[in-house]
Amino acid sequence: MRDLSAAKAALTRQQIELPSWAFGNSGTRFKVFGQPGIPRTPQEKAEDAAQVHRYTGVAPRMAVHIPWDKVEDYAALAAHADGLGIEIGTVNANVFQDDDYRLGSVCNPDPRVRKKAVAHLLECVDVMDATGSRDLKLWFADGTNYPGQDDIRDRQDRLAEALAQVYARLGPDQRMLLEYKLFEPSFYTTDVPDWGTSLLHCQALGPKAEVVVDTGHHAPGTNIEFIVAMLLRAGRLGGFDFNSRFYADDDLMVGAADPFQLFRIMHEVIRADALKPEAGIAFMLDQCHNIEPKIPAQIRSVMNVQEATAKALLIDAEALAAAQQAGDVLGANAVLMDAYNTDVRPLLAEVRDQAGLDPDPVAAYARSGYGDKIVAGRVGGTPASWGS
Ligand code: RM4
Ligand code: MN
Repeated sequence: MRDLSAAKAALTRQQIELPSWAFGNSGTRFKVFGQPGIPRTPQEKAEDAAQVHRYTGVAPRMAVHIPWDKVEDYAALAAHADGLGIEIGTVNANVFQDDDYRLGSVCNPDPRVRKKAVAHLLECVDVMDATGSRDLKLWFADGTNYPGQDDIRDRQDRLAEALAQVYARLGPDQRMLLEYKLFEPSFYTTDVPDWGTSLLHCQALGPKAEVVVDTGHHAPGTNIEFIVAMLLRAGRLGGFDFNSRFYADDDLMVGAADPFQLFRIMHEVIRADALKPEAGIAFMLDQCHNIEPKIPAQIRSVMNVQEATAKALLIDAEALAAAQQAGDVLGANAVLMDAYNTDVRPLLAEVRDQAGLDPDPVAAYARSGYGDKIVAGRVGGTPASWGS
């Protein structure tokens, strides 16, 4: 028997973290389309993020990206967020947008550049101290474009050395999350291209280093839920950067391209009892809304994660285990598909209603007038944009 009240309780406690950069303008290398009402400051990004939390009730944190979200006083930014009912979450480092990083950051052959990159990463830990953030998320654009360009093994040694310096600086409750990505911007080698490379570095560093799975960072056809199962089994899954993709790192709304994959991923999370916040998995969005309005897109993304989670929670675990034990191939598959094919929207509406929220967050936000208010109010200044 599927336990509906347990599913509801789990959905109420679920937490999804929002990326500050999703609220700024973004685009491709061809064009960034500006939208009206875009935040000009990290404080205004937090105000937008707080709207998403207000209507979904499950998005109490906004990740920041440094230096995009550079402020004089990070404690004041955290206090501002607190006043809005949210917290500053993961601190994302940025060692990919400076001319010095043409040949890489922490893997660069030039020790001066490596030192500069490490100094930035350490600065990000200072930010975490000020904001009370738990996680430092590291993604490196490092790699090479041509065979022979640099020594693959030396670059790994440089990476390990830099990571060790940053790891040593972490406080007892702080973690380092190492994100991998198959390719781009490097096209021949990438220094952290896959979960194996990330895991090896994390294992060498210690228990506070964990792997981040960005769902857009794999080759087409990769079985991501298998990776998730392996990392959970090893106790090294630090979190997700959720988004969806049709081709490469498209950064589209999670659950838009492949809701079934998202369901399968959430099934592995639930199978490992890792949905609850105390399990320490950071469920983050990492998306760019290039052509759609930002705040409703974030609300929709949160709802997509909730729907996949709800379906995974509805899997009849006992029936599934029984079918698996009996070697009932079709029966086991049917148990999974029954859950996937359930319309969970009424269940989620009920969960929201019980939490005192509007059952339809998208409509509630649209009715609130906030969208018009920011369009009218945010005049002048420089709208936040990917890369600035
Ligand atoms: C990278 C990676 C990082 C994100 C940047 C903006 O591809 O996914 O997580 O911080 O993009
Ligand atoms: Mn990412």
